[in-house]
Amino acid sequence: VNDWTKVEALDDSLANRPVQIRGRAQTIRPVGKKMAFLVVRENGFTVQCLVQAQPDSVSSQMVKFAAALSRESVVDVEGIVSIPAAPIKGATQQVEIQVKKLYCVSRAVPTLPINLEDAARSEVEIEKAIQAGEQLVRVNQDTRLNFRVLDLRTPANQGIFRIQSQVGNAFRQFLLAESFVEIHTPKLIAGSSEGGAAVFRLDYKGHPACLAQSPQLHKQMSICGDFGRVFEIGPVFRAEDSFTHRHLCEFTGLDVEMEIKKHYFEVMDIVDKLFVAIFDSLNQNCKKDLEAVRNQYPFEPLKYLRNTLRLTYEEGIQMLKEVGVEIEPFGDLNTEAERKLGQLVLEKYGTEFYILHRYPLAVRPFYTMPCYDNPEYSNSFDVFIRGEEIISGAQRVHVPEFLEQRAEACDIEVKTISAYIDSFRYGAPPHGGFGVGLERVVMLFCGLNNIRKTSLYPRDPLRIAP
Ligand code: ATP
Ligand code: AMO
Repeated sequence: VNDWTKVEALDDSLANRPVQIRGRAQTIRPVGKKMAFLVVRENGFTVQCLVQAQPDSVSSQMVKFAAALSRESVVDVEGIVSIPAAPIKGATQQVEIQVKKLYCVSRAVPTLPINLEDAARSEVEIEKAIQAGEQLVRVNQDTRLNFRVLDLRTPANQGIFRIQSQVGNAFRQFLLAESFVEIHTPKLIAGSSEGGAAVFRLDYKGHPACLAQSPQLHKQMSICGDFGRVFEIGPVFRAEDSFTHRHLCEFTGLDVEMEIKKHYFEVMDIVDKLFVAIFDSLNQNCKKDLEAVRNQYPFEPLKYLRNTLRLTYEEGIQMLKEVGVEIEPFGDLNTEAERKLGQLVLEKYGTEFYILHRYPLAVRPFYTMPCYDNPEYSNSFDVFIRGEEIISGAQRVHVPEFLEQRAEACDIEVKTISAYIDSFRYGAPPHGGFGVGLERVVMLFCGLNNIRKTSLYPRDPLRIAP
């Protein structure tokens, strides 16, 4: 046999035909000395393989070899596809392979640090198993992350990162079709791009430098460089000093910046269409992955409207006030208030995805444009999924003198961003943009409770490995 067949493709149309597959030995079950059942997994699909001693082809030594394989070893199987007499339990494919040859390509250690069957169970299944007196280990988050390579093999995790890939893909496809140019900005920069203390400082050949807290400065400078509309998918570094379920020290930023003609609403129009397109594409193209996530971590599909709801910050705090939650008119919403507002919006408007705009200027970064009609407010917005922030965005100050003044007022070291401020001295079109946290989008779309679940190898204040 020269061709390789995918496990996924094994069905009764291949009955009595020779095939060759490669996959992992998911389970190994010897039956006496003459027979062993192997379940081989490839890309989430599984097939039962029967190794049975036969005088002319399969030796009892080969049966012994099969029985001694360790779980998760990589194996090559050659054999004949057959239709079993009874339905097969414990494999996705409803045909069996009568094994003729079996090779172990890469052997896994006999005792794995995580039992993958346990790691793939939902809370409900775990409770049931415990009540039934089954021996089972609840695999905690830290153990999963310590042995992430194994943990990633569970169906839910396979789903999560395929969904993440689709979000990035849909983001890129949509923006390219809307005439945006993909850019790559430096991650080693001279100073903080967002202000605040959450910045990793380092030595750059004798000069103080930082890991970029965002592509903010350079994406705006690219607008001054006449690219009109730009986007970037890249790493963002934040030296967060506390633990939450939604903050990482490194995450993937999906950033957009664009010229605007008249109004920051033009930026929100892009957010609106872009995210409806992303959600639609997940629902259409990731059905199997969403199902795999839902089987382990049950969640309701995200409720979103064709035209995304927009509320002003004032309308938002008024809604909160009506239920007894008082917010400072020019203060920020804390996590709890954001959640509460998410609930109220869902009850009133039937959506779990909405834009809150016209924030008080005082709670926004220095580069944010104040509202023309009332400078205590700003041309800015945040976007929420299920009551949690996934996006911040705004129109930017493009007048250099005013930008300098705003930076000083916000305690930014102006000399570290002088090239950025100077770039507005050579003629700068009005512009705005936004930044999205990829891990948050996936976490909240799937109703997951921790951002570490949607980061491939998460970095938080206590973790820089694996
Ligand atoms: P961003 O930093 O991008 O604005 P965010 O979700 O961290 O995103 P913030 O406006 O910084 O939003 O914070 C909103 C609320 O989240 C804060 O009022 C605070 O309650 C909480 N919060 C933010 N950062 C942290 C942190 N590092 N640790 C604990 N709580 C935090
Ligand atoms: P902001 O700081 O709000 O805005 O970040 C944008 C988005 O990034 C995500 N995010 C995070 N995700 C994981 N861990 C973190 N520690 C973390 N911090 C932020 C959130 C957030 O909405 N330059 C602006 C964007 C802009 O105006 O264009 C910025 O960085 O989803």
